[in-house]
Amino acid sequence: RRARRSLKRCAAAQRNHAMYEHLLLETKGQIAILKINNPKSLNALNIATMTELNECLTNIEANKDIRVVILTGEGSKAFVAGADIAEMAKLTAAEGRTMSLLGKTTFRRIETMPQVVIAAVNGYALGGGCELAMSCDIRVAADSAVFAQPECGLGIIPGFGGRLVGKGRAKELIFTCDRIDAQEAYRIGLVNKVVPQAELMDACMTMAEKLLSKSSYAISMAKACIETGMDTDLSSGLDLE
Ligand code: DAK
Repeated sequence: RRARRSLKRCAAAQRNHAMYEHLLLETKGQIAILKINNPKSLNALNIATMTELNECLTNIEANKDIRVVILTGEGSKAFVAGADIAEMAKLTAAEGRTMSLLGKTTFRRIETMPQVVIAAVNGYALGGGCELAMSCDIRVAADSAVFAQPECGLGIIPGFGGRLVGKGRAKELIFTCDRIDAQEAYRIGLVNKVVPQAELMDACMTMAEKLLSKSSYAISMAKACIETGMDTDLSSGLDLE
């Protein structure tokens, strides 16, 4: 039994699977495929998951062998159905502050790390899940994906820094809590591309391979200029370029 266990461990190592409780990480050459792995709660983000996600992204950020990250959710139903409502309801004010800081740090890391992060939105992307997708550089959605910011229906506000579709559309989505499908998300610029669910990972791999054929240094500099340039005045943005 020990030999079989050891063989299993070797096989896992050979497939480059790193071990986390709430994440699955697999590397294929210079591409990392990172899955949020809480399928029983539709990949809801609890504090433990966000802690692992931040740790894992910190490691990837420092790893020059990884150039593209594909972020997705385990299972066929959800990308991330939001922050973990059950956990959030029990947080003290201090824990709430810790959770906010963790979310802010993690989501900002995705926006600022040199690697390109592609969100493969494979189902529900709700609340913090929609914001997680927004923090990625590029979003490819399965045709079955559903997006919403349901927070105002829960008596809270979105708080992970999502900003992508412009003030008017963002206010409509946040105030009404309406769910939109992948096609509508595409129409309003919330996702870059919609593909049949069965083709989602292949489409993301094709996109990742295309990025690998370009200069990683140039892409990381362009990403930094875009991210910083959006949040600064024109003159400073042009200086940076
Ligand atoms: N949290 C915890 N558990 C969740 C969850 C969530 N967000 N979403 C789903 N689950 C759990 C369900 O409770 C259920 O658990 P069991 O009953 O089996 O134990 C399991 O996942 C399967 O869900 P359902 O049985 O409900 O599945 P259905 O197909 O019927 O429905 C659904 C799927 C996605 C429509 C439904 O589960 C749903 O409406 N879920 C809640 C979605 C939601 O409201 N998400 C937004 C969460 S609020 C902030 C920072 C961050 C945030 C806010 C402020 N600051 C710094 C200010 C973030 C807020 C959010 O993300």
